[in-house]
Amino acid sequence: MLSHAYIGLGSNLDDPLTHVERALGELDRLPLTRVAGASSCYASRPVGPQDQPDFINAVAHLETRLSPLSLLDQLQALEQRHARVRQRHWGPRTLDLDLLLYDNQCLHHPRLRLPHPELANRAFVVVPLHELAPSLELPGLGALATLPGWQDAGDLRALLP
Ligand code: ROI
Repeated sequence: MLSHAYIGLGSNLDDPLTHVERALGELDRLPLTRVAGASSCYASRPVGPQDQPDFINAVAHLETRLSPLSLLDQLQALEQRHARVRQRHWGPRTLDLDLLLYDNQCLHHPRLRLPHPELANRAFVVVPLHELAPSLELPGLGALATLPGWQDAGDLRALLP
């Protein structure tokens, strides 16, 4: 069955815009998967420790025939191919790929929670997701336009294409 998934992309090391743009191409080449749409790239102030570079963030809409956990495996392998370094919790990283939503599924699995547990609070997810899918309803969370993450939307700046 064809499913719709939304992926959050983030990077703040080693030319972050290039990491995010390359990752969008690589997502399109995952097995049984294509990129149906992508938001603009946004520059965002770091959430968490402030003594790190600003992030580049974007959201991609995937159409996929992979299950949620197979897709998660593929995303983690793709992160590794970007030589992901993660020195500390909530510290800088070359590429972060978060599975945000998968159809209307709510999932509590040791490896994966759906919707992503921080989605609602993070402007760097809510703003690009809204650009892609303004009328989205999130399972258990309600309308995208009403989430608390909008409070910090001023910390984001859309980059011109
Ligand atoms: N902050 C921003 N702005 N963007 C991110 O992608 C991001 N990712 C993270 C933490 C460290 C929480 N902060 C972030 O994992």
